[in-house]
Amino acid sequence: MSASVIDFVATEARFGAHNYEPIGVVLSRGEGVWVWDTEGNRYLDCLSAYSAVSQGHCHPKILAAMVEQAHRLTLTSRAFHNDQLAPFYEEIAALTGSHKVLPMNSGAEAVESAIKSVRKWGYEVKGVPDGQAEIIVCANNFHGRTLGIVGFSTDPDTRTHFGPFAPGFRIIPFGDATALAEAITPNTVAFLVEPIQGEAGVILPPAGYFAEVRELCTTNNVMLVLDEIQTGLGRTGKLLAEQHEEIEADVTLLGKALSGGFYPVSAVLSNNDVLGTLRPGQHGSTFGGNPLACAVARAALRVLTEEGMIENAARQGARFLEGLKDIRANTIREVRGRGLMLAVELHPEAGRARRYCEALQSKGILAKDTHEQTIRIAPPLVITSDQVDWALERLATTLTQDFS
Ligand code: IF1
Repeated sequence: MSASVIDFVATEARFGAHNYEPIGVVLSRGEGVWVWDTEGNRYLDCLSAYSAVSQGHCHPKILAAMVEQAHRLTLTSRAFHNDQLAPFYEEIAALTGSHKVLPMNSGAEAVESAIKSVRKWGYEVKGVPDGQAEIIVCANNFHGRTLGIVGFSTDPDTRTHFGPFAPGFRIIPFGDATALAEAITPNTVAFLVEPIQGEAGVILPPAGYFAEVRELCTTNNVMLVLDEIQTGLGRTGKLLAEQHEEIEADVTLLGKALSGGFYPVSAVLSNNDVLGTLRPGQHGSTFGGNPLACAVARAALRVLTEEGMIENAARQGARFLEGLKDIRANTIREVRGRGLMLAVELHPEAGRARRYCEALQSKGILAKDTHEQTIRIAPPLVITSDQVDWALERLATTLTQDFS
Protein backbone atom coordinates (compact mmCIF):
# COMPACT_ATOMS: atom_id res chain seq x y z
CA MET A 1 0.00 0.00 0.00
CA SER A 2 1.25 3.47 -0.84
CA ALA A 3 1.59 6.27 1.72
CA SER A 4 -1.65 7.95 0.66
CA VAL A 5 -3.62 4.70 0.90
CA ILE A 6 -2.21 4.04 4.36
CA ASP A 7 -3.24 7.56 5.31
CA PHE A 8 -6.88 7.06 4.27
CA VAL A 9 -7.03 3.72 6.04
CA ALA A 10 -5.39 5.04 9.22
CA THR A 11 -7.65 8.10 9.36
CA GLU A 12 -10.74 5.91 8.99
CA ALA A 13 -9.48 3.68 11.78
CA ARG A 14 -8.72 6.67 14.01
CA PHE A 15 -12.05 8.47 13.71
CA GLY A 16 -14.50 5.84 12.56
CA ALA A 17 -16.47 3.28 14.51
CA HIS A 18 -14.79 0.02 13.63
CA ASN A 19 -17.94 -1.73 12.36
CA TYR A 20 -16.41 -2.81 9.03
CA GLU A 21 -13.18 -4.48 8.01
CA PRO A 22 -12.71 -3.37 4.40
CA ILE A 23 -10.25 -4.88 1.96
CA GLY A 24 -7.22 -2.58 1.61
CA VAL A 25 -8.25 -0.63 -1.45
CA VAL A 26 -9.30 3.02 -1.50
CA LEU A 27 -11.68 3.69 -4.38
CA SER A 28 -12.13 7.06 -5.98
CA ARG A 29 -13.90 6.58 -9.33
CA GLY A 30 -16.33 4.22 -11.02
CA GLU A 31 -17.80 3.65 -14.48
CA GLY A 32 -19.98 0.71 -15.49
CA VAL A 33 -18.55 -2.51 -14.08
CA TRP A 34 -15.20 -0.85 -13.27
CA VAL A 35 -13.87 1.05 -10.27
CA TRP A 36 -10.48 2.74 -9.86
CA ASP A 37 -8.45 3.24 -6.71
CA THR A 38 -6.60 6.42 -5.73
CA GLU A 39 -3.51 5.19 -7.57
CA GLY A 40 -5.32 4.56 -10.83
CA ASN A 41 -5.53 0.76 -10.58
CA ARG A 42 -8.67 -0.62 -12.21
CA TYR A 43 -10.88 -3.35 -10.74
CA LEU A 44 -13.92 -5.28 -11.94
CA ASP A 45 -16.52 -4.70 -9.24
CA CYS A 46 -17.98 -8.08 -8.30
CA LEU A 47 -19.86 -6.77 -5.27
CA SER A 48 -21.75 -3.84 -6.81
CA ALA A 49 -22.11 -2.20 -3.39
CA TYR A 50 -24.06 -5.21 -2.14
CA SER A 51 -26.16 -5.17 -5.33
CA ALA A 52 -27.06 -1.49 -5.18
CA VAL A 53 -25.14 -0.46 -8.31
CA SER A 54 -26.79 -3.06 -10.53
CA GLN A 55 -27.12 -0.50 -13.33
CA GLY A 56 -23.33 0.05 -13.25
CA HIS A 57 -21.32 2.79 -11.57
CA CYS A 58 -22.31 6.37 -12.36
CA HIS A 59 -24.83 5.40 -15.04
CA PRO A 60 -25.00 8.53 -17.25
CA LYS A 61 -28.81 8.60 -17.53
CA ILE A 62 -29.37 8.22 -13.78
CA LEU A 63 -26.66 10.83 -13.20
CA ALA A 64 -28.38 13.24 -15.60
CA ALA A 65 -31.75 12.73 -13.90
CA MET A 66 -30.18 13.31 -10.51
CA VAL A 67 -28.35 16.48 -11.54
CA GLU A 68 -31.36 17.87 -13.37
CA GLN A 69 -33.62 17.26 -10.38
CA ALA A 70 -31.04 18.58 -7.91
CA HIS A 71 -31.05 21.88 -9.80
CA ARG A 72 -34.85 22.11 -9.54
CA LEU A 73 -36.02 20.72 -6.19
CA THR A 74 -34.57 18.20 -3.74
CA LEU A 75 -36.80 17.97 -0.70
CA THR A 76 -40.26 19.16 0.15
CA SER A 77 -41.24 16.77 2.95
CA ARG A 78 -44.52 14.92 2.60
CA ALA A 79 -46.30 17.90 4.15
CA PHE A 80 -46.66 19.04 0.51
CA HIS A 81 -47.01 17.21 -2.79
CA ASN A 82 -44.13 17.15 -5.25
CA ASP A 83 -44.25 16.53 -8.98
CA GLN A 84 -42.00 13.45 -8.94
CA LEU A 85 -43.84 11.27 -6.43
CA ALA A 86 -46.97 10.56 -8.49
CA PRO A 87 -45.07 9.49 -11.63
CA PHE A 88 -42.73 7.38 -9.48
CA TYR A 89 -45.76 5.62 -7.94
CA GLU A 90 -47.35 5.08 -11.33
CA GLU A 91 -44.21 3.71 -12.92
CA ILE A 92 -43.15 1.36 -10.13
CA ALA A 93 -46.71 0.09 -9.67
CA ALA A 94 -47.06 -0.60 -13.39
CA LEU A 95 -43.67 -2.33 -13.56
CA THR A 96 -44.26 -4.59 -10.55
CA GLY A 97 -48.04 -5.00 -10.76
CA SER A 98 -48.56 -3.48 -7.30
CA HIS A 99 -51.52 -1.45 -6.08
CA LYS A 100 -49.90 0.66 -3.39
CA VAL A 101 -46.45 2.05 -2.70
CA LEU A 102 -44.80 3.36 0.47
CA PRO A 103 -41.54 5.19 -0.26
CA MET A 104 -38.75 5.01 2.33
CA ASN A 105 -34.96 5.37 2.22
CA SER A 106 -32.89 2.42 3.41
CA GLY A 107 -33.69 -1.25 3.04
CA ALA A 108 -34.01 -1.69 6.79
CA GLU A 109 -36.60 1.10 6.86
CA ALA A 110 -38.63 -0.69 4.21
CA VAL A 111 -38.52 -3.87 6.32
CA GLU A 112 -39.52 -1.99 9.48
CA SER A 113 -42.32 -0.26 7.58
CA ALA A 114 -43.58 -3.60 6.30
CA ILE A 115 -43.56 -5.04 9.82
CA LYS A 116 -45.60 -2.11 11.10
CA SER A 117 -48.01 -2.36 8.15
CA VAL A 118 -48.68 -6.10 8.38
CA ARG A 119 -49.21 -5.84 12.14
CA LYS A 120 -51.73 -3.05 11.61
CA TRP A 121 -53.38 -5.09 8.87
CA GLY A 122 -53.50 -8.04 11.27
CA TYR A 123 -55.33 -6.05 13.94
CA GLU A 124 -57.62 -4.04 11.69
CA VAL A 125 -58.42 -6.44 8.85
CA LYS A 126 -57.62 -9.98 9.98
CA GLY A 127 -58.93 -9.39 13.51
CA VAL A 128 -55.93 -10.47 15.59
CA PRO A 129 -56.31 -9.35 19.25
CA ASP A 130 -54.29 -6.17 19.90
CA GLY A 131 -50.67 -6.83 20.86
CA GLN A 132 -50.79 -10.50 19.83
CA ALA A 133 -49.59 -10.33 16.21
CA GLU A 134 -46.93 -12.86 15.25
CA ILE A 135 -44.56 -12.67 12.31
CA ILE A 136 -42.68 -15.74 11.12
CA VAL A 137 -39.12 -15.30 9.84
CA CYS A 138 -36.32 -17.68 8.80
CA ALA A 139 -33.12 -18.75 10.49
CA ASN A 140 -30.03 -17.13 8.94
CA ASN A 141 -32.15 -14.25 7.63
CA PHE A 142 -30.67 -10.87 6.80
CA HIS A 143 -33.12 -7.99 6.69
CA GLY A 144 -31.03 -5.08 7.99
CA ARG A 145 -29.50 -3.56 11.10
CA THR A 146 -32.23 -1.72 12.99
CA LEU A 147 -33.30 -2.84 16.47
CA GLY A 148 -36.57 -4.42 15.40
CA ILE A 149 -34.80 -6.42 12.71
CA VAL A 150 -31.67 -7.56 14.58
CA GLY A 151 -33.96 -8.82 17.34
CA PHE A 152 -35.06 -11.68 15.07
CA SER A 153 -31.64 -12.34 13.55
CA THR A 154 -30.03 -15.69 14.37
CA ASP A 155 -26.49 -14.39 13.74
CA PRO A 156 -24.69 -13.76 17.05
CA ASP A 157 -22.57 -10.89 15.63
CA THR A 158 -25.69 -9.15 14.40
CA ARG A 159 -27.68 -9.35 17.66
CA THR A 160 -25.44 -9.95 20.67
CA HIS A 161 -25.62 -7.16 23.29
CA PHE A 162 -28.07 -5.06 21.31
CA GLY A 163 -31.12 -6.21 23.27
CA PRO A 164 -33.66 -6.13 24.79
CA PHE A 165 -35.61 -6.87 21.66
CA ALA A 166 -39.23 -6.61 20.56
CA PRO A 167 -41.36 -9.76 20.90
CA GLY A 168 -43.71 -11.11 18.22
CA PHE A 169 -41.35 -13.06 15.95
CA ARG A 170 -41.02 -16.82 15.43
CA ILE A 171 -38.02 -18.31 13.67
CA ILE A 172 -38.24 -21.38 11.42
CA PRO A 173 -35.70 -23.02 9.09
CA PHE A 174 -35.46 -21.61 5.53
CA GLY A 175 -36.70 -23.93 2.81
CA ASP A 176 -38.94 -26.03 5.07
CA ALA A 177 -42.64 -25.58 4.23
CA THR A 178 -43.72 -28.07 6.91
CA ALA A 179 -42.05 -25.89 9.54
CA LEU A 180 -44.05 -22.94 8.23
CA ALA A 181 -47.31 -24.91 8.39
CA GLU A 182 -46.56 -25.86 12.00
CA ALA A 183 -45.55 -22.33 13.05
CA ILE A 184 -48.69 -20.58 11.77
CA THR A 185 -51.27 -19.73 14.45
CA PRO A 186 -54.49 -17.69 14.27
CA ASN A 187 -52.36 -14.69 15.33
CA THR A 188 -49.86 -15.01 12.49
CA VAL A 189 -50.03 -11.90 10.34
CA ALA A 190 -47.06 -12.44 8.02
CA PHE A 191 -44.20 -14.60 6.83
CA LEU A 192 -41.15 -12.44 6.07
CA VAL A 193 -38.53 -14.14 3.90
CA GLU A 194 -35.79 -13.54 1.32
CA PRO A 195 -36.39 -15.36 -2.01
CA ILE A 196 -32.68 -16.30 -1.94
CA GLN A 197 -30.82 -15.83 1.35
CA GLY A 198 -27.99 -13.40 0.56
CA GLU A 199 -25.93 -12.85 3.67
CA ALA A 200 -26.40 -16.51 4.62
CA GLY A 201 -24.25 -17.28 1.56
CA VAL A 202 -26.57 -17.15 -1.47
CA ILE A 203 -28.79 -20.00 -0.33
CA LEU A 204 -31.39 -21.02 -2.93
CA PRO A 205 -34.67 -22.53 -1.73
CA PRO A 206 -35.55 -26.11 -2.69
CA ALA A 207 -37.67 -26.38 -5.85
CA GLY A 208 -41.35 -25.97 -5.07
CA TYR A 209 -40.78 -24.39 -1.66
CA PHE A 210 -42.24 -21.02 -2.51
CA ALA A 211 -45.27 -22.52 -4.24
CA GLU A 212 -46.06 -24.32 -0.97
CA VAL A 213 -45.33 -21.17 1.03
CA ARG A 214 -47.70 -19.17 -1.18
CA GLU A 215 -50.42 -21.78 -0.72
CA LEU A 216 -49.98 -21.90 3.08
CA CYS A 217 -50.06 -18.12 3.36
CA THR A 218 -53.19 -17.86 1.22
CA THR A 219 -55.02 -20.64 3.08
CA ASN A 220 -54.23 -19.15 6.49
CA ASN A 221 -54.71 -15.48 5.56
CA VAL A 222 -51.07 -14.72 6.27
CA MET A 223 -49.33 -11.96 4.31
CA LEU A 224 -46.33 -13.24 2.34
CA VAL A 225 -43.68 -10.51 2.60
CA LEU A 226 -40.77 -11.04 0.21
CA ASP A 227 -37.62 -9.10 0.98
CA GLU A 228 -36.40 -8.47 -2.57
CA ILE A 229 -34.07 -5.69 -1.47
CA GLN A 230 -31.12 -7.72 -2.74
CA THR A 231 -32.76 -10.19 -5.16
CA GLY A 232 -35.08 -7.67 -6.81
CA LEU A 233 -34.74 -5.45 -9.88
CA GLY A 234 -33.02 -7.91 -12.17
CA ARG A 235 -30.29 -9.27 -9.94
CA THR A 236 -31.42 -12.89 -10.38
CA GLY A 237 -32.22 -12.56 -14.08
CA LYS A 238 -35.88 -11.64 -13.60
CA LEU A 239 -37.37 -8.33 -12.48
CA LEU A 240 -38.34 -9.99 -9.19
CA ALA A 241 -36.97 -13.28 -7.86
CA GLU A 242 -40.56 -14.37 -7.12
CA GLN A 243 -41.01 -14.82 -10.88
CA HIS A 244 -38.64 -17.80 -10.81
CA GLU A 245 -41.07 -19.41 -8.36
CA GLU A 246 -44.15 -18.36 -10.33
CA ILE A 247 -45.74 -16.79 -7.28
CA GLU A 248 -46.78 -13.30 -6.22
CA ALA A 249 -45.99 -11.87 -2.82
CA ASP A 250 -48.58 -9.83 -0.90
CA VAL A 251 -45.88 -7.37 0.10
CA THR A 252 -42.62 -6.81 -1.79
CA LEU A 253 -39.68 -4.87 -0.42
CA LEU A 254 -37.26 -3.07 -2.74
CA GLY A 255 -34.16 -0.97 -2.04
CA LYS A 256 -30.54 -0.92 -3.13
CA ALA A 257 -30.74 -0.92 -6.98
CA LEU A 258 -33.96 1.11 -6.84
CA SER A 259 -31.64 4.12 -7.10
CA GLY A 260 -28.82 2.49 -9.08
CA GLY A 261 -26.59 3.30 -6.13
CA PHE A 262 -26.96 7.07 -6.33
CA TYR A 263 -29.08 7.66 -3.28
CA PRO A 264 -30.82 5.61 -0.58
CA VAL A 265 -34.27 4.78 -1.94
CA SER A 266 -36.47 1.92 -0.78
CA ALA A 267 -40.12 1.02 -1.12
CA VAL A 268 -42.81 -1.22 0.30
CA LEU A 269 -45.16 -2.48 -2.41
CA SER A 270 -48.46 -4.13 -1.58
CA ASN A 271 -52.02 -4.83 -2.48
CA ASN A 272 -54.63 -2.32 -1.32
CA ASP A 273 -55.27 -4.00 2.04
CA VAL A 274 -51.92 -3.86 3.79
CA LEU A 275 -50.70 -0.33 3.04
CA GLY A 276 -54.33 0.78 3.00
CA THR A 277 -54.41 0.57 6.80
CA LEU A 278 -51.93 3.43 7.23
CA ARG A 279 -53.66 6.74 7.94
CA PRO A 280 -52.19 10.26 8.09
CA GLY A 281 -49.72 10.67 10.94
CA GLN A 282 -49.25 6.95 11.58
CA HIS A 283 -46.04 6.45 9.64
CA GLY A 284 -43.60 8.57 7.66
CA SER A 285 -40.11 9.82 6.96
CA THR A 286 -38.58 13.26 6.31
CA PHE A 287 -36.77 12.05 3.20
CA GLY A 288 -39.09 9.24 2.06
CA GLY A 289 -40.65 10.04 -1.32
CA ASN A 290 -38.58 13.19 -1.85
CA PRO A 291 -38.38 14.54 -5.41
CA LEU A 292 -34.66 13.82 -5.80
CA ALA A 293 -35.13 10.19 -4.68
CA CYS A 294 -38.15 9.76 -6.97
CA ALA A 295 -36.40 11.25 -10.01
CA VAL A 296 -33.36 9.04 -9.43
CA ALA A 297 -35.50 5.92 -8.90
CA ARG A 298 -37.54 6.63 -12.05
CA ALA A 299 -34.34 6.83 -14.10
CA ALA A 300 -32.89 3.75 -12.38
CA LEU A 301 -36.00 1.70 -13.25
CA ARG A 302 -36.12 3.08 -16.79
CA VAL A 303 -32.55 2.12 -17.71
CA LEU A 304 -32.96 -1.29 -16.10
CA THR A 305 -35.72 -2.19 -18.54
CA GLU A 306 -34.84 -0.01 -21.56
CA GLU A 307 -31.25 -1.19 -21.69
CA GLY A 308 -32.09 -4.88 -21.31
CA MET A 309 -30.20 -5.29 -18.06
CA ILE A 310 -32.53 -7.95 -16.66
CA GLU A 311 -32.15 -10.19 -19.73
CA ASN A 312 -28.40 -9.56 -19.63
CA ALA A 313 -28.28 -10.64 -15.98
CA ALA A 314 -29.96 -13.93 -16.94
CA ARG A 315 -27.61 -14.50 -19.88
CA GLN A 316 -24.34 -13.47 -18.22
CA GLY A 317 -25.36 -15.11 -14.95
CA ALA A 318 -25.76 -18.44 -16.72
CA ARG A 319 -22.41 -17.96 -18.47
CA PHE A 320 -20.69 -17.02 -15.21
CA LEU A 321 -22.18 -19.98 -13.31
CA GLU A 322 -21.21 -22.43 -16.05
CA GLY A 323 -17.70 -20.99 -16.12
CA LEU A 324 -17.38 -21.32 -12.35
CA LYS A 325 -18.59 -24.93 -12.53
CA ASP A 326 -15.89 -25.63 -15.12
CA ILE A 327 -13.09 -24.52 -12.81
CA ARG A 328 -11.36 -27.68 -11.60
CA ALA A 329 -9.96 -26.69 -8.22
CA ASN A 330 -9.95 -28.77 -5.09
CA THR A 331 -10.47 -25.59 -3.07
CA ILE A 332 -14.07 -25.39 -4.35
CA ARG A 333 -16.84 -27.13 -2.46
CA GLU A 334 -19.79 -25.75 -4.38
CA VAL A 335 -20.73 -22.98 -6.78
CA ARG A 336 -24.31 -21.76 -6.82
CA GLY A 337 -26.51 -18.83 -7.63
CA ARG A 338 -29.18 -17.42 -9.89
CA GLY A 339 -28.63 -14.69 -12.44
CA LEU A 340 -25.79 -12.47 -11.25
CA MET A 341 -26.19 -13.40 -7.59
CA LEU A 342 -23.45 -16.01 -7.36
CA ALA A 343 -21.32 -17.66 -4.71
CA VAL A 344 -18.29 -19.92 -4.56
CA GLU A 345 -18.16 -21.94 -1.36
CA LEU A 346 -14.69 -23.17 -0.45
CA HIS A 347 -13.73 -26.33 1.39
CA PRO A 348 -12.89 -25.59 5.03
CA GLU A 349 -9.32 -26.84 4.35
CA ALA A 350 -8.86 -24.25 1.58
CA GLY A 351 -8.41 -21.44 4.10
CA ARG A 352 -10.50 -18.31 4.63
CA ALA A 353 -12.42 -16.82 1.71
CA ARG A 354 -11.08 -13.41 2.71
CA ARG A 355 -7.59 -14.50 1.64
CA TYR A 356 -8.91 -15.39 -1.83
CA CYS A 357 -10.68 -12.04 -2.08
CA GLU A 358 -7.37 -10.31 -1.32
CA ALA A 359 -5.67 -12.38 -4.01
CA LEU A 360 -8.44 -11.46 -6.45
CA GLN A 361 -7.88 -7.79 -5.64
CA SER A 362 -4.27 -8.08 -6.76
CA LYS A 363 -5.57 -9.48 -10.06
CA GLY A 364 -8.06 -6.65 -10.57
CA ILE A 365 -11.27 -8.11 -9.15
CA LEU A 366 -13.14 -6.89 -6.08
CA ALA A 367 -15.29 -9.53 -4.41
CA LYS A 368 -16.51 -10.00 -0.86
CA ASP A 369 -16.30 -12.98 1.42
CA THR A 370 -19.12 -14.03 3.69
CA HIS A 371 -19.11 -16.54 6.54
CA GLU A 372 -15.40 -17.44 6.31
CA GLN A 373 -15.87 -19.93 3.48
CA THR A 374 -17.89 -18.21 0.77
CA ILE A 375 -16.91 -15.73 -1.95
CA ARG A 376 -19.85 -13.74 -3.21
CA ILE A 377 -19.90 -12.65 -6.85
CA ALA A 378 -22.44 -10.03 -7.88
CA PRO A 379 -21.19 -7.73 -10.65
CA PRO A 380 -23.30 -4.94 -12.15
CA LEU A 381 -25.97 -6.26 -14.52
CA VAL A 382 -24.31 -4.48 -17.46
CA ILE A 383 -21.38 -6.92 -17.52
CA THR A 384 -20.46 -8.28 -20.99
CA SER A 385 -19.47 -11.81 -22.06
CA ASP A 386 -15.86 -10.70 -22.50
CA GLN A 387 -15.80 -9.26 -19.01
CA VAL A 388 -17.33 -12.45 -17.57
CA ASP A 389 -14.63 -14.50 -19.31
CA TRP A 390 -11.94 -12.08 -18.10
CA ALA A 391 -13.19 -12.53 -14.52
CA LEU A 392 -13.41 -16.32 -14.88
CA GLU A 393 -9.78 -16.55 -16.01
CA ARG A 394 -8.65 -14.70 -12.91
CA LEU A 395 -10.96 -16.62 -10.63
CA ALA A 396 -9.63 -19.90 -12.04
CA THR A 397 -5.99 -19.00 -11.32
CA THR A 398 -6.85 -17.69 -7.86
CA LEU A 399 -9.00 -20.65 -6.85
CA THR A 400 -6.39 -23.17 -7.92
CA GLN A 401 -3.95 -21.52 -5.50
CA ASP A 402 -3.90 -22.80 -1.93
CA PHE A 403 -4.09 -20.30 0.91
CA SER A 404 -4.67 -22.78 3.74
C1 IF1 B 1 -24.31 -4.33 5.65
C2 IF1 B 1 -25.37 -8.94 3.25
C3 IF1 B 1 -25.62 -7.92 1.10
C4 IF1 B 1 -30.46 -7.16 2.51
C5 IF1 B 1 -31.77 -7.66 2.54
C6 IF1 B 1 -32.51 -5.78 3.75
C7 IF1 B 1 -31.24 -5.22 3.77
C8 IF1 B 1 -30.21 -5.92 3.14
C9 IF1 B 1 -32.11 -8.94 1.87
C10 IF1 B 1 -31.01 -3.92 4.47
C11 IF1 B 1 -28.86 -5.39 3.19
C12 IF1 B 1 -26.53 -5.56 3.06
C13 IF1 B 1 -26.21 -4.50 4.03
C14 IF1 B 1 -24.72 -4.67 4.27
C15 IF1 B 1 -24.43 -6.10 4.00
C16 IF1 B 1 -25.48 -6.47 3.03
C17 IF1 B 1 -25.52 -7.75 2.41
F1 IF1 B 1 -24.07 -9.25 3.32
F2 IF1 B 1 -25.77 -8.76 4.46
F3 IF1 B 1 -26.02 -9.95 2.71
F4 IF1 B 1 -26.20 -7.11 0.35
F5 IF1 B 1 -25.09 -8.93 0.51
N1 IF1 B 1 -32.74 -6.96 3.16
N2 IF1 B 1 -27.83 -5.99 2.81
O1 IF1 B 1 -29.48 -7.87 1.93
O2 IF1 B 1 -30.80 -2.88 3.57
O3 IF1 B 1 -30.75 -1.06 5.30
O4 IF1 B 1 -28.62 -1.83 4.29
O5 IF1 B 1 -30.26 -0.55 2.90
O6 IF1 B 1 -23.10 -4.20 5.84
O7 IF1 B 1 -25.14 -4.21 6.56
P1 IF1 B 1 -30.07 -1.51 4.05
